[in-house]
Amino acid sequence: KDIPSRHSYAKYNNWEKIVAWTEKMVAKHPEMISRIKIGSTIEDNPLYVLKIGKGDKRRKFVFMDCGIHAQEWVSPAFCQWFVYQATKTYGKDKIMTKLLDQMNFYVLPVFNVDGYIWSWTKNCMWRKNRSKNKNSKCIGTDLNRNFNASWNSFPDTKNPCKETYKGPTPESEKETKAVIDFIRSHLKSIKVYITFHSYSQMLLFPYGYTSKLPPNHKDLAKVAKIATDVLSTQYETRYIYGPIKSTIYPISSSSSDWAYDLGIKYTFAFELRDKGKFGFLLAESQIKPTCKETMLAVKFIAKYILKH
Ligand code: ING
Ligand code: ZN
Repeated sequence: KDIPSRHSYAKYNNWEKIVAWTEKMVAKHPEMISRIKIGSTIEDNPLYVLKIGKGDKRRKFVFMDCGIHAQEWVSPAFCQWFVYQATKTYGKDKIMTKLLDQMNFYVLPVFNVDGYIWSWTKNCMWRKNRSKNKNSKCIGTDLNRNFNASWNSFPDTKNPCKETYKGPTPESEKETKAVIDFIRSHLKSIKVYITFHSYSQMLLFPYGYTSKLPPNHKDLAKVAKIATDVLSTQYETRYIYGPIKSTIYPISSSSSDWAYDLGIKYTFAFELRDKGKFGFLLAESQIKPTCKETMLAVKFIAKYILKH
């Protein structure tokens, strides 16, 4: 019963397996994939970004992150699936071939590594990172409340014992800081930011901290509409889409609003399956279907941006 199982795209993989998988992917596809260490966590785990594409710096890039919240296991599963499908379908699938020939992807498969490890070993419902808080016994900051985007506006994020604790200062967390520094230093080429959460089946875009609509709202809504339509063609999974605040709830200091205000005009956040029946504990049998349908939406978004 305790035979250690191998990495599988149809299963949830622990951090150890994901690290080994990143090595394997680079070794198998050195012409297409490289691994960049963008920083480390407070528990000194590495933060790895996989760069997928042919390496021309002038090209458009899509930046994607998964696993900013520890217990949303289907999210890292999607990032792994994306990398796998990119290498597997390059040269076979017309759209993927065009995407990889003409643009590049940065994929951060696990953003909140310490939290992810904790969710595997101690508490599968863990969400935050694992940093210690001053004057509190409660552990962790919600990394999706730690960005510098109207950081002060929501009072319920001030308590370190809350699941949505925003941290002592904006960008206080090493994980947040590493992602921010990386995106800032590649800002010229990054045209799209996509972050993957679960669950709710939504495709969200800015803003979360205000009801104000961003200047390119119509374009974002159009892309989201088509992306969710395309997603549903696979298994008829229904997604809703819209601005973060009016579609899910008001939230400040998210990576999405930060990325948008930094100048990345195509910023999206997926809330993957399901709608609450299993929630964070989505059965492994749903990983592949979730990844397949999401892939269609992501490919559409990338293709759209390539033309615009
Ligand atoms: N939901 C997200 C959260 O951080 C979200 C919703 C995503 C808001 C992206 C803003 C941007 O609360 C979950 N389930 O974590
Ligand atoms: Zn989340």
